[in-house]
Amino acid sequence: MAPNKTEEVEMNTETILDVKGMTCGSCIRHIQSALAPLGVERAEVDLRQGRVTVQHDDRAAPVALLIAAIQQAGYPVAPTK
Ligand SMILES: [Cu+2]
Repeated sequence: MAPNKTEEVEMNTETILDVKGMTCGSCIRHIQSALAPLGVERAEVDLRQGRVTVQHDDRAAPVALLIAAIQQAGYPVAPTK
């Protein structure tokens, strides 16, 4: 029995990524501006833990695209979940 899942826009998918090499405020801006073209509404960067928490639409901006965009900005990425 599948749960009754409505076909709404899934803008609130949350993905946590391990991102290496982020050290300062301009790194945060690099990450956020790399993700903005994918329609990402919110990307929280935790410099201490090396983590980026992204709110995104999983169909328009799947995790693989988020990772590619961050890597293109120059930061190695590993998904955490
Ligand atoms: Cu920096």
